[in-house]
Amino acid sequence: MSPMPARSASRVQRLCRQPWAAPMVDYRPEAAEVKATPHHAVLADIGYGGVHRRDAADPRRIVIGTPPVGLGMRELWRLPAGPTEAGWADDIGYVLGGDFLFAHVLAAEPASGDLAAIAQAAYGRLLAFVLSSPCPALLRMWNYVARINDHEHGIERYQAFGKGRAQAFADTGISAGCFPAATAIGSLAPGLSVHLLAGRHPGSPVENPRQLSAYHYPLTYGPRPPSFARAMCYAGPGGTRELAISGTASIVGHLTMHPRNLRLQLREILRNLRMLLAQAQAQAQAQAQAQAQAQAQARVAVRHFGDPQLLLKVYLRDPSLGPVVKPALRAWAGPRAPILFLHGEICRRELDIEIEAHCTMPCPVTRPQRQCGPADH
Ligand code: 3EB
Repeated sequence: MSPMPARSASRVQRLCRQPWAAPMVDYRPEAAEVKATPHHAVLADIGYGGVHRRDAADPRRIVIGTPPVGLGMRELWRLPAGPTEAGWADDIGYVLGGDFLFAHVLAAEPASGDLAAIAQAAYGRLLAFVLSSPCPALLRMWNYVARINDHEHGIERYQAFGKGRAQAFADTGISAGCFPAATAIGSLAPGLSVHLLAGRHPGSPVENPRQLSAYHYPLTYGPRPPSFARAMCYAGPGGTRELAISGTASIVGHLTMHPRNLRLQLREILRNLRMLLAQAQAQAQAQAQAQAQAQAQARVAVRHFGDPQLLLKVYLRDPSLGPVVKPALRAWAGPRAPILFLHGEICRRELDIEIEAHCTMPCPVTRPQRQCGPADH
């Protein structure tokens, strides 16, 4: 048996026993100084505030205009120490390090602008940049849309955004099997903010059997169905398995459940999150089993599986209702899971809450034998 782990080591560090093994994604106090250390490089440092902001001097640092409700935190993406390249390609900020790319764009919306065209152009620039980079596989995207529930030119702005996004994916030759996990949330801040994580190697998308895949939604939700996967599983640095779960709402099949009932929506969301975590665990077990059989070491490979570390980001339409959901979420996620509450509008008007999650699992990933890019279509 192995000795008792040091109390200060995180569960992931204990179980991985790698020289560098920390969750790739973590939340930090808002005021904390974030720097590279001898052991870590910083890929992204994402804050939350009243407006969208880019730091011309440091493309690692962005602020998203969904203000924190209660205690603010920043999201930090770290890699093992090593060279990173950060810069700007026209209006796209980017950081490249190890097997990963962080990239972001903030598109202005002129008063006379058409959001579908603006989203299509911004996505077109961003996707072209990603596909020409050493990390062309989209893993996770975040979209923040001003006044997301307003109607304009006879269409809801979320639908206009989705139309432009779908057009850009089609123009770039990226089809549904290669869509990233995503969040699309409304913001009081002007402009369309998009940021993303892409990888040198593709991840494995995970869908939710309780929900219709968003890219198969019927036309009642917009002229083009939303272009995202429910979750994406990928190999993190240091041998972890990272599961990025998309914004998850009270939707079953394609139907909105419990309109305007915050507590019941939360219950439905937790069922959806539980299902996605179970699906990802089942995929992981199946992969480990197949690998172990290939190596005739069944018990060794499956024992790698340990407890996950979970991060939750909760978007609330009405920030004053934070106290209604906090205790239930804390009880569900456990005392140590970081939970960040933000003020954001959910893309369906009758929904009051949406939750995205990131889960770091201390078990290795077998790389899927698939490619994502225009060459494959
Ligand atoms: C849903 O499941 C809720 O359009 O990128 C969640 C996550 C939602 C991402 C997106 C939309 C998006 O349809 C809304």
